[in-house]
Amino acid sequence: MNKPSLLVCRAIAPEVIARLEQHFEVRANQADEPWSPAQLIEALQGRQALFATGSERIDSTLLQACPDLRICANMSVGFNNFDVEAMTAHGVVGTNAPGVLTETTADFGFALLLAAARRVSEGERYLRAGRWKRWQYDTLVGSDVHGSTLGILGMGRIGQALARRGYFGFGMKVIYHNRSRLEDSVERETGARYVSKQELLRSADHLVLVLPYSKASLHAIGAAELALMKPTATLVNIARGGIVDDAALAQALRDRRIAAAGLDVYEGEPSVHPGLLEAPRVVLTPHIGSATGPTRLAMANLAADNLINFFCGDGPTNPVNPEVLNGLAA
Ligand code: 8YV
Repeated sequence: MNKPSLLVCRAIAPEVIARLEQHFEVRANQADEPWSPAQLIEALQGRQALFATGSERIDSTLLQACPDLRICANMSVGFNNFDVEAMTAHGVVGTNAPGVLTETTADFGFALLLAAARRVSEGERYLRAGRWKRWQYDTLVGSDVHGSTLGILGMGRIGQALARRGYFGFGMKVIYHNRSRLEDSVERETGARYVSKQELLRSADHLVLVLPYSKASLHAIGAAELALMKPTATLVNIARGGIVDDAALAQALRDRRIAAAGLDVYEGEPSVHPGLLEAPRVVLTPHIGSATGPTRLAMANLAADNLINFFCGDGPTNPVNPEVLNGLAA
């Protein structure tokens, strides 16, 4: 029997490609540059499967132009690159890669929180610029993390991992807001207390965003929300660009409406709002929350598992539109 044909969007670990080659005819993009939407459509012709990184737009234009496509597997937990409704209508399964990056991403959330609150990047720039001449009482004074109030917006796996770090590791008071309240046992285990979004904004000393991107979360943090936060507060975004109104955040930092920010994701990334590049007291990183060797490999292997199990096993473990598998799609 012919093997199904798989397109791998970007260069990934050779060992994962070798695994995939046991089950698929594989074509992988080995170029440094990602394909444009038109190049992706062209490369997908006649192929049944796509290994995606989470940033390739899978929409009705692509689906109509690629009638052989049956599955798109993201090596990311976020799947806002999928138009799930259109995929379901075309009978195309989407899968994501949850779980394997939880702890790594929560570590990074704390790295950004600490760096922003304690002005680590600014300190390094100050030293490298030769400005460190003497001790001064108020040089690069930041905010304490230990014992402060950690606010978490979005309390899925990564939110809960952040809560544990804050509560057990840094002796923080942890409050969260989420679409739905967690079970009592999970609240006890994470040390987290449910509050309204308003209370979260008003009470957090450090607010970390970990909610999924959707139309509903677009600009969930804009000028009005920033105005509710403490002037001493830190904002950290490790979720998705677009959840924060970057222009409003740049303005809030300039106006000292909030004290600091740590950002790993941006509206329109890899472009970054020029206001943020110029804003004071902001730590900017290029969407590397899950970027450690073991985690990247686990993410790629989980995407591969989903593809292999779709064609050769009991079905993918992480479908985002399982109704396609159940044959319920329109
Ligand atoms: C990925 C992420 O590296 O998993 C996610 O949702 O944001 C990251 O871990 C990113 O999606 C790659 O495009």
